Formats: sequence, structure tokens, C-alpha cells
Amino acid sequence: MHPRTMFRAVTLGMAATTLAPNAVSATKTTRPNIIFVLSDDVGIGDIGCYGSDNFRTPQIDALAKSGVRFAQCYSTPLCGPSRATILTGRYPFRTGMTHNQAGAVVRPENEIMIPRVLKPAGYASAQVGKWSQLQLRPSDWGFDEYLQFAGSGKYWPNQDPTYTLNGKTVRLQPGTYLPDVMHGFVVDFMTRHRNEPFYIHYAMSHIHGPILRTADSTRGSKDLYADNIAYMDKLVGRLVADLDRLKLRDKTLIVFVGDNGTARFGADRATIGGRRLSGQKGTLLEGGSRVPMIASWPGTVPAGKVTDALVDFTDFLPTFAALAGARLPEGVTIDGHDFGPQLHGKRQPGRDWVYVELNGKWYARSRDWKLNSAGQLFDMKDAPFVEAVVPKDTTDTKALAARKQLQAVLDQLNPAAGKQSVTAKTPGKKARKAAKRAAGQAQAAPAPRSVQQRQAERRALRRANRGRVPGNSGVPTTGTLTR
Ligand SMILES: [Ca+2]
Repeated sequence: MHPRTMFRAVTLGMAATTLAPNAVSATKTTRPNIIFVLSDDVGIGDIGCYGSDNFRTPQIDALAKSGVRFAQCYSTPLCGPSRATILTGRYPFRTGMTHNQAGAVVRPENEIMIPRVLKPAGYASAQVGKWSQLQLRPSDWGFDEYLQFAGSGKYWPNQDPTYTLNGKTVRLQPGTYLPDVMHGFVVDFMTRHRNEPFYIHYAMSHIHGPILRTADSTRGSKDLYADNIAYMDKLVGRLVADLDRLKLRDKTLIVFVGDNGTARFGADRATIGGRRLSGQKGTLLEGGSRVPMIASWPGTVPAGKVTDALVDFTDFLPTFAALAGARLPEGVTIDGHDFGPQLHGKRQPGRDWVYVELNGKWYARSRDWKLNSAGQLFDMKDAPFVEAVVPKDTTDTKALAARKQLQAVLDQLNPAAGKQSVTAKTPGKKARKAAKRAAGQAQAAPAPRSVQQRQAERRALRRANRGRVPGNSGVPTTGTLTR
């Protein structure tokens, strides 16, 4: 079968998606509101409690003190693939979102995102901020409400005088700082939905470039980058204060994450203990993917913990579904692992590897080792600063065992057989056009199916989209690795 036809067949199979009961069910009283705060281009070297030398983030540090700080959370190294991975719980080679220009292949007919998973459990949902690289409107993916800006790093009306509010174009008044408008939207949504569980996907502008003055920058500020980190930090503090005021704090899980590592122009200053991280945004190195992740839910998640539990970006969907008592999509591979036990401070081993992919290259990483798609094994004991290549002829038994373990992970995932057809080596204008053409052709060339198959797919999709959950058909989640 031609690879493209095969991908299409897999994709259409997924359209027959139903929802299966999650392994962990939650009672109505324990279901938290979930606010997922996704900062943009913020690596660990930008955050105080991760040891940043040059930046102060007192509010985010306080959030970490009130909950669990994850020392080893791994993102996809770039905005678009990260967001698709978070929202679907699936690796890029499954969704096809292997780089920023591949969004056209990720469609509601093929994929289910977090709000649609949580909806049957009674969650109202809102998307706030950046939605670029993803297709259609957030409402097409199940969000009840949204405030969306176009592109990335939008702050002031002279960049873009409008944003979209629930399908309507709204003008940003002169002198208005869009991040403040976004915060206002979040508070309004929380206030109106304070008596039911809600999920807010809060995709901040900060600190994606351009690095402009903030609403707090002094005239002639010499460090606009630090100003932007400070404003992001202030917004996190305001969010916590508003939850306190609404008496929702102990009913709400806040997860603060960076969508990928620090951008190139900020990476040299994002040092920890005087050392620069290996790589930066866009690279398959520690600086591309090792991001801050803090989870706070006072009274439920223990305070002041730091964990080295491994987390990657597929893990949010199954974790949130478990907390909400929602059912996971069935008949579709969800790659993520529920990190609920680690969230609750249990001494339970979590996953023992993470997987990171971008633009046709990938790696699997355990706590101490990393194996990439070129077959290079790295000793990561001095990560995130140094990634030391292990010589091919090594006789070190630990290195040999690590290679075997990680190769088995990559063999089982088999990303090369996934949706790599839209990969562009250097996504420029030409590559973007080629990806669009490829996506269009893939959409236009369905594999032959029977009338019955097509009817079954349409019925399943209608059920999933309505949020009406049929009973568990007993169909296992396909190809899922050990949880
Ligand atoms: Ca980003």
C-alpha cells in the first residue's frame, strides 16, 4: 500500500472513535477545574525556581511551592507540534503534525482534543490566546468559548488591531495590552462557570517574540526580555489571586508549562548556575524540550515537592481525563501516561522514557540516556548542559543496556512508518506550499471503504462530537505501550 494511502486508511479508522472508560475514575466531588497555562518559548533557564541566573519569577516560584515542580518534563521542540501533541495525547508521527507547517493534516474528523474528551464528564471549556499552526477555530475542536489571536507573540494593537472572540472579530482599543484582555476573559469565564467543572487552555503570548515593551515596562527599559518574563509571572500571580477571590483555589488544578525551550535569541542568557543549556527552541536537544512544569492544587496535591518523574506532552490528556473521570478516546492510540500518581506524591514509578520528535527526527530518552533517530546514544548525566555521545564500540554494560531499552521503545513506536510524509527538512515558503499540497492530496485521496464502514464511521463521529458516550465496546487502545 502506498504510504499516503496507508496513512489515510489509519486516519479514517480513527474517525470511528468512541470513548472508553478511563482507568481511574473520579467522583464528582473530587473533579477539579483544570487551568492549563501554556507559556510560549519559556525554558527552564527562564524560571527562578529552576535555577535561572538572570530572571526572577516570584509568582511562578510561589505556585511551585504550593504544589509539585516537575524537573523533567519534555515538550516537542516547536510551538505547533507541541500544541497538537498536548491536545490529542498523541505523538506527531500519529497526528501528522511533525512541524509547524503541517497543521492542515490535523482535522476534527481525525483527531479528538481535550475539550471533547472532558465534555461528557460535564466540563465547560475555553481556549484563550494563541491557536496559530492549528487549524479551524477552537470551537471546531469542542471548546465552548474562545478568545483567539492570529499568529504568535501578540501584545499590542499596532501589531494586529483585532482578535477573535467566539467567532466575532473584536477591535483591540488603542493602548490596550492584549495579555490583559486575555486575563480578563479567563476571569470572566471562571466567574460564570464557578459552579461547574471547567477546563481552560490558556495559551499565553509571553514570551514569544517580538520582545516588546510590556504594560509595566519603564520608559527606556534596558531589558525588555526580563520585562516580558516579569509580566508573564505577574499574570500567573493574578490568576491565582482571582481563583482565591472566587473561592475556587482548592477546587482547581493549575498546570504551568512552557511549550518548548527558550528561543535562540534568549538562550544564551537563560543559564542555570552559570551554564548554558545544550541547544534551544527548535533543536532535538535538552534546551529544545526540557521545559518548566508546575502543578498546584492546594489540599490535594502535596505542597513543596520536586519530582524527577518523567513527563512528556502526550501525558496531559490522559491525566486530565482521569482527574475528570472522563473516558479516553477508544480505537485510537493515546500515547500519554497518566501522571496522577506522581501528582498526588505517590511513590509509584511513572513512565521510564519520554519521546520527542520534530521534522522527521526523534529520540527516546530515559532519565540517564538518550537514543536518537541517527542511532547515537548519549550519556545524559550532565544534562541539560552536556549531552555526551557514547562511542559505538563502548563496552560499558550500562550504556549497552540503555541502548537496548531505548531501541526497543523506538522499534515499538516505529515513527518512520507513521505520518512522516509531510516532513519538510527546512520548512520555508517552498516547503510550506509542498506540505499544503501533500495534505490536500491526502485529504482528496481516501482509501476505498464499504458503504457500511462509511456509515459506521459517520455514526461514531457524530456520537463523539455530541459528547454522547457509548458503552465500552471492549476494543483495546491500539498499540499503546505500557502505562
Ligand atoms: Ca513556542
